[in-house]
Amino acid sequence: NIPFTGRKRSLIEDARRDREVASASPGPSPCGDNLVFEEKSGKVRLSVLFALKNEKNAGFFNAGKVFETFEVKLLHLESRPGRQSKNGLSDDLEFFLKCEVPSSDIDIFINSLKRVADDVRTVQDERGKLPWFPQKISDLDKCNHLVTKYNPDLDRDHPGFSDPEYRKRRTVITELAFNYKHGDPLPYVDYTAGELATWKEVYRTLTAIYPSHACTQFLEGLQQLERECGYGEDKIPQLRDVSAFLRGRTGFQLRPVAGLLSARDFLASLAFRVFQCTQYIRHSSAPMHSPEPDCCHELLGHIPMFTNTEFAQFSQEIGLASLGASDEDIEKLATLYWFTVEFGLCEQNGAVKAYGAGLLSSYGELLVRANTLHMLGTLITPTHVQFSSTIQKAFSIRYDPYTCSLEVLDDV
Ligand code: HBI
Ligand code: NLE
Ligand code: FE
Repeated sequence: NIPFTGRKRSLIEDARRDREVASASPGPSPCGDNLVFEEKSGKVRLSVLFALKNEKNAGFFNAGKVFETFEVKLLHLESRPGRQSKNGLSDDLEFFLKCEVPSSDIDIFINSLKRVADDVRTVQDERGKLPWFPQKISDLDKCNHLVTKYNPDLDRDHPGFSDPEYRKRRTVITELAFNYKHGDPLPYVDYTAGELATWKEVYRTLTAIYPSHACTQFLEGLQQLERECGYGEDKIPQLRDVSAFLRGRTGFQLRPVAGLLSARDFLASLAFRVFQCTQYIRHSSAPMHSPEPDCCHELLGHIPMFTNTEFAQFSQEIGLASLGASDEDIEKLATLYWFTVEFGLCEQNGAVKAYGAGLLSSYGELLVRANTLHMLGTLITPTHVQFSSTIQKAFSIRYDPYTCSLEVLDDV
């Protein structure tokens, strides 16, 4: 019977020998387009999970020798009670660590580790290959890819297309959004008499049909905003005031945006409980419908729902699910968002009511859709949706509300 320590020591000798043999023969060449990080540094980032059974945790230091032998750089290390110890059968530990391994040594390093440790599992860090995504709230400054559709400079069907005055004014307001950086005070817009008249007409017409067409959560939200945030037909609420109000309700805050964003950028901000709001107003010739989001759509359609805790949670979850997702999954989430947050209808006390902002900010849409319900399949309430579990990712995300940043964990 060879004592444990002796056996392990000889295994470490094996590892050392393995390495010498490996470096004498040409190592496995890293395949071409594999890892950006690997190509640059000749190293691979690896997450490793292993257990040490049937022995004192001194075995950990034997595993450490393997790391030493292969000149592995440790980036992160933590331990937790092993499976046995959860049942009170032992005080074993499991170890989770992240490290950098020379790419040519990777297979042999893992094999050596398997000789001194149990249940070794490894995952290569492929984050270099993922689409970039914001990790902290200020990273949203980099998420401003506009969709060049439905705006009055490019879309002939936009009611403002042939009104140069309108287009100029819209540009002045979108400049405020382009120049905005996280942490700046939200831009204040001094609305003109004409703009205020449009707002008044929209506000009057819509609030007249809300009681019969909007869901109760929306109505409650709007009442709060009228009581406590200066909502009314005589002035267009400023994003600054609305943002401060929402933060105190559901932790959502606003940031100005210059128009329709790419779905990826738009959804990403929701992960941080940030809602992107346009500040210009629709053309005066078409107060009942705008082809693009405008301040009526944001302030009347969206904001009242964001005072609701459940709705805020649902919105953030869509946002978190979108981070680092594939293009196909972004498409799915955008569709989900579209048929719920934008055009969702629900049933309340036997009647069909709207909670979608695209309906609630457009007199025509709200009357037609809520009355006829010909968009079958739009009767989805957020609580019925189970989506994030079907999205496959190589990592998990935890949101830290104190720092408004993400912790990204590899799934081993
Ligand atoms: N951008 N500013 C803005 N507002 C939206 O409502 C919006 C967007 N970009 C994409 C988008 N909505 C849709 O694709 C959603 O379904 C995600
Ligand atoms: N059609 C909506 C409205 O008139 O308010 C805007 C939709 C924005 C997606
Ligand atoms: Fe919208």
